[in-house]
Amino acid sequence: MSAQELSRDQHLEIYYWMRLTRTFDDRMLALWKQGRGVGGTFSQRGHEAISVGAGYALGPKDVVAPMHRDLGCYLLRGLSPRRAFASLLGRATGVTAGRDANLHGMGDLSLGLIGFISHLPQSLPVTLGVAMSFLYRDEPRVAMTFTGDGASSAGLFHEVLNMASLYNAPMVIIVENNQYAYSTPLSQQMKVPDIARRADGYGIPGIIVDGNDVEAVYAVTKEAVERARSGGGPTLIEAKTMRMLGHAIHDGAEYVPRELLAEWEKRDPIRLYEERLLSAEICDQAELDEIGRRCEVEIEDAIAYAEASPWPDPATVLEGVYAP
Ligand SMILES: Cc1ncc(C[n+]2csc(CCOP(=O)(O)OP(=O)(O)O)c2C)c(N)n1
Ligand SMILES: [Mg+2]
Repeated sequence: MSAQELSRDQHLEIYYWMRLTRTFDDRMLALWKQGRGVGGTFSQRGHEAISVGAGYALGPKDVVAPMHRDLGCYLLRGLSPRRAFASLLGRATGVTAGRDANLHGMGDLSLGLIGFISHLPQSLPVTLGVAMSFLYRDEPRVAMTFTGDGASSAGLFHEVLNMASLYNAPMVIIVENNQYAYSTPLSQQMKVPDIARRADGYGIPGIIVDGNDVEAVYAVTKEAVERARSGGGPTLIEAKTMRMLGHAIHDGAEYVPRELLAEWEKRDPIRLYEERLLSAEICDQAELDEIGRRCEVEIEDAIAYAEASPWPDPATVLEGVYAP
């Protein structure tokens, strides 16, 4: 199914998930600056079209391991803003019951979500293992994961690509090329401008997509998911975008040229999609505004819920660990 075949309801749903992600992120940053945050918070700004567009291409029985800039994917898989905020604010009602006030701990296998392990790129071998299990059990399911441009230079990335290719694993790997790994620009960590070319070394498709165009991300991911499901093996998708804020809340990103940010700001993924929805007359501005208001209400409710939730009881500290 190409993006052109999306129904009006699907378009509006995709828009809703992107707006919800942006609203969540903006409010989380504000809370953190007010001293109400607990752990770290990684910026999502600029990544919404990737996390939502790719996540939307999965089927309900597929499994995904999102990374730290894929809040949109967690939300659209069914992790409620209430639980997500409770997690980030370290409350007992969060996904890890207050063990990890961070996107690191937001896995829920009942939603097909594998908790995020680390950025460099530890979710890849785990996702490959999931894909191999689908293969062995002959289940028509797909495992997908996300990783960063920096992570694509780590050895594990290449080992996983090799094995996934060799065994035809039903796997989709999305590289979110946001031009920076912490403070290191792409040009200082690799000589190839296109990470997708790394797929050539493993004999699998390597596809470049505009990571700020949600319909394009959806379309290429959907194709890769269907290829994997029908026995065609893994695909590497490089989604090019820009990290619009610092690596995490502590980082003011003074090392990023302001002109570069200004250029990318003109291509904000949410604004681009709004323009597209309006020009294609899929909906009108009033409907977009209404979705924006819905997101605000939902996020305020989630924050109130999280802040009213109890802190974890210290007596439970030994629960949920392998070796107390
Ligand atoms: C195994 C491991 N090594 C190092 C780190 C520290 N670290 C966290 S994010 C990061 C850079 C990641 O850059 P990239 O892969 O481009 O992802 P981005 O944050 O830009 O989305 C580093 C070095 C880590 N979390 N885990
Ligand atoms: Mg990066």
